[in-house]
Amino acid sequence: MIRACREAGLATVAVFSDADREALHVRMADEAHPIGPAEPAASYLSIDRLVHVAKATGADAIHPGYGFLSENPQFAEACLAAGLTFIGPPASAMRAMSDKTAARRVATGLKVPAARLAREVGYPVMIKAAMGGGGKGMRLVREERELGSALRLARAEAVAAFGNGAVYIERYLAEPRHIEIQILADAHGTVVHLGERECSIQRRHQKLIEEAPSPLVDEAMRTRMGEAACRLAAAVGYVNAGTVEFLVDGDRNFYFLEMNTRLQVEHPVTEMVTGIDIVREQLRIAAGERLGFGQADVCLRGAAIECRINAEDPFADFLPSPGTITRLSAPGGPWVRNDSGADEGSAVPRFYDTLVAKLICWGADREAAIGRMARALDEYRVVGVRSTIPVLRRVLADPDFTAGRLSTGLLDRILPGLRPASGRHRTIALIAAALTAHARAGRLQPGPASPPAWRLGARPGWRGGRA
Ligand code: MV4
Repeated sequence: MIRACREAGLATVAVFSDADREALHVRMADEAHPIGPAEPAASYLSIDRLVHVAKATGADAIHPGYGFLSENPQFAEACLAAGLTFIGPPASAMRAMSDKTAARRVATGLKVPAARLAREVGYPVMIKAAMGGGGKGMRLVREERELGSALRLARAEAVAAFGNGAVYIERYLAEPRHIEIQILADAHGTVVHLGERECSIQRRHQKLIEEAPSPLVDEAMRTRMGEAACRLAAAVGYVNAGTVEFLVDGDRNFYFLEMNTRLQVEHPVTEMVTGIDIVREQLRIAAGERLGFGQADVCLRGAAIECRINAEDPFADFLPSPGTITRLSAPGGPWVRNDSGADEGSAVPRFYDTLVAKLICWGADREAAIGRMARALDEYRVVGVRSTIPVLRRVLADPDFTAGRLSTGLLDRILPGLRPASGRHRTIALIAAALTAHARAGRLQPGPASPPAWRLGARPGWRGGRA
């Protein structure tokens, strides 16, 4: 966001809490101001503090980012009331989409299909929280006799998590794929879509790998899904960037899931295949400008993949691994984009999301993008915290993944077999062992310098390992 502003000739103001005063965004912005303690409720979720900093620094607009208040209609309204431009949709469009049952009704009213409601279709079914989203508070019910207790539990969970016990029941789709359409809407009634992203490689509803285009979607399906997404956005008076999520079944039928009324973490894959800087468009739209292009001008070129590099231990059930990044070396080369919030010496605070960087690679086709990503991941070096790099690398080598057979089951199948030392590391370890034997026999003298290079292999998992 700071980069897009700078290219547009706009000055930037960052905010920070006690936990991230040294963070990269603080150093990159033209100025930075504290907003309070590490706990989000008293800083990043404080509408008053954010609006106060914006007014005090003479800012014109606020970009809400991806998390925290980005989908909060009260925040959008507070910005407007304070004379600030909110770089996002109108509060009314956010509200229309926040209750998932209301959003479903809008969709089905426009003939955009959603998964059938349970009483019409039988079992198994999914219970979902009306004010939830992103899979939080979802519950699978296989047969009718489980329904009563499942409903009670789901309602209690929804009250605890969202302050609202409303739930709805959908037909369960087995092994669905998650495909979402990026849209852009200006304040003059033009809505275009930028094609789809596929985000089927998830774990506990956290995305690990996203790509554009989806290997499942052809031009005809893209047109149908894109038109459905644009209709939906237009119907709720949507303005700015947004994403309409769909589930897709084995017969390539798509079903409306929900709309994300914000910029998403995975937006760069769409930027890579369309050549459109989505944040730059957000700034233009928020300034009241017209979109400078129409649907016919949007074309997709090649393929892009994003891998999320989180400070988590994939060998210990993805346990967060906060700490200090002591060594960090990101890959480079053509068509490799490293969107990172960290550099060497950066802290990964335990208070926030563990996302450290997003690595995005483009290729002339999907195979080229995968090959480039595999090379780039091999080049990535993160020391001091554990990272998801080993599991990402493993997924990229999986035959189902390379064939485009993306499913929810893919990770479940890979994870049990995931070991800290992959084949490559074992090879290095064997060479190291041979060299050690060689040295003991007096034929090689490792210098007195700190660990000889060939010792690397003696530390399986060094890529994500602690120094
Ligand atoms: C579903 C489903 C099966 N049937 N809905 C919704 C939010 C997303 N994070 C998970 N969601 C699902 N909704 C019905 N009616 C299965 C999932 C689901 C899923 C969907 C796509 C890709 C990965 C997934 C992993 C677990 C569950």
